[in-house]
Amino acid sequence: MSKFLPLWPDQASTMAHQVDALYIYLLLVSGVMTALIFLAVMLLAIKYRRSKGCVAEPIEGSTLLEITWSIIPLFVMMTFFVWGAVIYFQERTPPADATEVYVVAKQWMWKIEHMEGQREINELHVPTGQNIKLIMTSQDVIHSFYVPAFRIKQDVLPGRYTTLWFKATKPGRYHLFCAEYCGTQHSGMGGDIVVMEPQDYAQWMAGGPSAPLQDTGKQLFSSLGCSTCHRFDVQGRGPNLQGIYNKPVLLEDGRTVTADENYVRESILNPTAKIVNGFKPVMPTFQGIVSDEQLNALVAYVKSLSRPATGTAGLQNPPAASSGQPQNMQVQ
Ligand SMILES: [Cu+2]
Repeated sequence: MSKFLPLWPDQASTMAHQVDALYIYLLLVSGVMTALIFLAVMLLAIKYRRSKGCVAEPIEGSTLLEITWSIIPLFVMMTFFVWGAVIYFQERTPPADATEVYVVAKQWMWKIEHMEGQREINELHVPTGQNIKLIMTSQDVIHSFYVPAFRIKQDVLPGRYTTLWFKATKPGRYHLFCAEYCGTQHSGMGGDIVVMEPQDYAQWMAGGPSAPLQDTGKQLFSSLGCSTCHRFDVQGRGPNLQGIYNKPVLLEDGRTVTADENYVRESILNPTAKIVNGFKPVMPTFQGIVSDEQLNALVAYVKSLSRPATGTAGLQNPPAASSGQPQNMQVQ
C-alpha cells in the first residue's frame, strides 16, 4: 500500500524505525485520548440534557476524582517525554567508532570532505552498516542538514561545529534537504546521500586521488607556522597538541573545558578566548586567513595527534616530528 500512498519516507537508517514507532505511538495515544474526551462530552450532554421539571442541583467537586483524572493522564503523557528523550540522546551521541565526515554548507550547496580526502558537492557517499559522524559548519547563514529517510535533522551554523550521526541500513539514493530557509535558492539546496554496499563503497573511495584530510592539515600546520610554537619535542610558546583531543584543559582563568572540535576551531580563529593555563596570549588570530575547509583540515590534523599511532608514526615520534620536515629544526 505504501507504494500507492506513501505516508512515510523510506526507512534507511537504524534510527528510522524507532522514530516511526514513537510517532505512531503518539498518534495512537492522542487519538484514544481525543476519542475518550469526545465520547464523555457526548454522553454527558445527552444524559444531563435539559428536561421539563428538572431543577439544577449544585454539585460539590470531588478532589479524589480530579486528582485521578489528572495524575493518570500525566503518566500516560510522560511516556512521550521519556521515549522521546531516549531517542534524542541516542541521536545526539555519536558512537566512538564513527567514521567522520566534514560538511561545509554555503548558499546554496553542501560541500562534503571525507577523512580520506575525497570531496563531493551535494552528494555524500556512505557504506551500509557503518556509523557516520558528520561535523558540520556553515560559511554564511544558518542551514539545516535534513535526511528524511534517516530521520535526522540538524542546524548547520556559521562560526561553530554541530554534529550529527547515522548508520545507513539500505543501499540507495536518499534525498538531502536544507531545512532552514537560507535565501532565494534555498529550495534548490538539496542533494543525495548515496548509500552503497561496503565493497562498492571501498571501490568508490579508491577512485579518488586526494590526500587524506589530516595530511592537508599537517601541511597547513607547517606552512602557517603553527609548528614553530606548538612543538612536540620541547615546550614551545604554545601548548603541545599531542593527545589533547577530547581531554579536559585547564584554562588561565581557572575554568576547565573539553578540547573538542569546537574548542580547537575557536582556538584557531579566536586564540585569546580560552588561554591554556601557563601560556601567554601571544597567538595571532587566523580569522580570514584560513577557509572553512582549511579549518576542517587543521582540526582533523589536531585530532589525529591524539589517536593511537598507526603505521609508521609512533607515539614518541609524532607525525610532524617523524616526517622529516625541517620545521622543528628551524627554531630552537
Ligand atoms: Cu540552506
